[in-house]
Amino acid sequence: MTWNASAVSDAVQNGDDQLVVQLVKAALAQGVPATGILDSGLVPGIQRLGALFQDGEVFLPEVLISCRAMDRGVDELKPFLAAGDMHKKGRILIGTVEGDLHDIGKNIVRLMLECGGFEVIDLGVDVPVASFVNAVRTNSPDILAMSALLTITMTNMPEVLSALEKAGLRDRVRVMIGGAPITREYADQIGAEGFAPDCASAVIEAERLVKA
Ligand code: B1M
Repeated sequence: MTWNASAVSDAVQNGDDQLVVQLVKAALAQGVPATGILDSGLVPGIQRLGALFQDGEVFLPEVLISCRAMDRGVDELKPFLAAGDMHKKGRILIGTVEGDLHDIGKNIVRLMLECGGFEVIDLGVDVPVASFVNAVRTNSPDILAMSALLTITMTNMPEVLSALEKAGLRDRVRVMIGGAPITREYADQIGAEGFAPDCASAVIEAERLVKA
């Protein structure tokens, strides 16, 4: 089986995890560098799927199946990748705000960010303001990503921003927010640099923020 980056991308896009593993193993056996398989095969596949999801041409289950295929491929590459190769885009701290236990969307966003090449530290759900601030201080992320699903908990987002300001950490991190009740207007209103309406846009928005 000759190395063919598009075949790997297609297999990821189609969520065919067995084919992904087979193609990745064959490419490694042919001496294709692990970073090449990642950058020209796996990543474009999940990016294409993300674009289809944004256009409404595929739905969340397809995204999850493709993420699993991508993960299986990455698992094969891990022994051949240097620590820096995997998460070279940046570090993201993610959590659902205090009082809010919804994590299905947040977990999908985390998965997509990881598939997109980011290192993600997940603080879980019901994360108090002080915990976000401490985690920013300790982990020095490029982006702090907050999710909220309730109108009564989204108001904790500006609280986190003020606490970061008070702690002298606000200019060290870019803040991205999302979740069903969140809009770009709300992000602008509270002074968050980033907003994404869904998991695929979250990857594009995070890429924009780390480059900005
Ligand atoms: Co809750 N709940 N819930 N709930 N729940 C909603 C959100 C609600 C809209 C239902 C309704 O009334 N129609 C409503 C909120 C109303 C409001 O505030 N306006 C609601 C309520 C009221 C409640 C309780 C208060 C109910 C009660 O106890 N009386 C309670 C609150 C508990 C708490 O959090 N303190 C509650 C509890 C629960 C369950 C525990 C039962 C469960 C959560 C399980 C879990 O998450 N582990 C649950 C669920 C499942 C829902 C619904 C049905 C589904 C949410 C979901 O997972 N959607 C929801 C109704 C609905 O949405 N139809 C509802 C699928 C998920 C993939 O989408 O989370 O939007 P979503 O994520 C998307 C985007 O928003 C975006 O990307 C994701 C993928 O594309 N995104 C980001 C999310 N985070 C992002 C972050 C980003 C960027 C993008 O950057 C940082």
